[in-house]
Amino acid sequence: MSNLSKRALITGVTGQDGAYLAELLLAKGYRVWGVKRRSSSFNTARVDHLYQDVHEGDPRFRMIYGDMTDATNLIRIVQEIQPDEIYNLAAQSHVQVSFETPEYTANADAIGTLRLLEAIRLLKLEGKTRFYQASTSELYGKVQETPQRETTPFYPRSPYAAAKLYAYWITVNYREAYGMHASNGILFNHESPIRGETFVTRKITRAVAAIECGLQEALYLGNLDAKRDWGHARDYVEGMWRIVQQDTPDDYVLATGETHSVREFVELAFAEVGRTIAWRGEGVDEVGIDEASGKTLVRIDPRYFRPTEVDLLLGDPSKAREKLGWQHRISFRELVKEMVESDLKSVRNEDERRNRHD
Ligand code: NDP
Ligand code: GDR
Repeated sequence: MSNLSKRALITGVTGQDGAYLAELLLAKGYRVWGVKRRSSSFNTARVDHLYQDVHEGDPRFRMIYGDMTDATNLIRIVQEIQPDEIYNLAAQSHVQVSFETPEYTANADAIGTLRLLEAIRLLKLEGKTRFYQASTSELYGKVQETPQRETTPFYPRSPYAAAKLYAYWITVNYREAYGMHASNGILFNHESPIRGETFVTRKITRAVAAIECGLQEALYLGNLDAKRDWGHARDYVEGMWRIVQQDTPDDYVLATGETHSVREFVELAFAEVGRTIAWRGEGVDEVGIDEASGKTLVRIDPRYFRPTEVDLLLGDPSKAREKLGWQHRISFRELVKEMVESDLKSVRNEDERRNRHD
């Protein structure tokens, strides 16, 4: 089938990955439907540039209201769209928030995945609709082997990871039980200028920009020594698409094969604006000082410590390289640079707008 007649459904289209994936699929000629949640304020900023008015022809990108906690709604959406490919990206995706909302996280992330798979089965679309599940390196949690690959045992360390563990296995089970073309992408952390502001990378780059513009005194963080394998979201959505295009469904790790600490991310982000951070003190009293001015720019707030932490993630993307021909292109340094530059631009614009209204 040519891409021009393919229909894709993306849950979580208003999130970071949903926006990049929608762009990618539209560029490939797909017709794309994205599921968005009803919200009391606008939540579509990341995809507004893709919006086409339904009154002006037949748009290739449409949004439809839905929620992963509502089975009848998901069945109706799948029935109406009859998608060739479903990318299940919707989730309560914040690890720390999952400790505060464990039941909701399980409902949306674990049972939500089941609901979508059941919709495909009930509508007898097993032979038509391919399914992609957004699985995560958080499944490895308390790491049993480094680097982590597809065969590394899982050991989830949060309600989020436990919910995603169910979603991973129910995807494998529906593949084996009903012959569905259902695959897991086990994606390591990936970031971008449109990353949610409460994930650590974006929190850091926004703070660097705000401090640089004199709008914030200091950045408060939790565990500086956690290590992550950080890539760029634009590279990772290309990997998702490649997974779904395989003749045989399977599970793949997508990662860069490099790991860096939160501390290194902070140092590199401040270096982008010409500041060198020197670390002083220990534990909760540790601070990051700007070497030139002597000002304290980074402080620890124990509120950001997690009840159970994932200390070290480092992925082995060999299988994806060999079978999908996929590898990351954007380096860690380029990622940090792009994020800082983008936040500097938006903080300066916001500041200018505020001043104009004063
Ligand atoms: P985001 O948090 O940016 O986006 C999550 C999306 O899910 C948003 O569109 C959100 O809607 C939507 N959503 C949340 N709850 C529901 C619900 N109950 N019903 C319908 N939609 C809902 O996540 P990312 O884009 O970063 O990640 C995409 C997926 O990949 C997630 O499943 C995440 O767990 C997983 N993942 C992410 C990785 C990463 O490093 N980014 C790595 C590995 C896996 P709204 O905008 O309204 O909040
Ligand atoms: P993570 O991402 O938990 O890996 O999940 P996050 O950016 O939230 O945390 C990464 C590491 O940084 C430490 N950290 C802080 N984290 C946040 N959010 N805020 C802080 O102030 C802070 N200080 C230190 C954390 O303790 C952690 O070790 C992301 C999400 O996108 C998941 O949905 C996805 O599955 C995984 O990545 C792969």
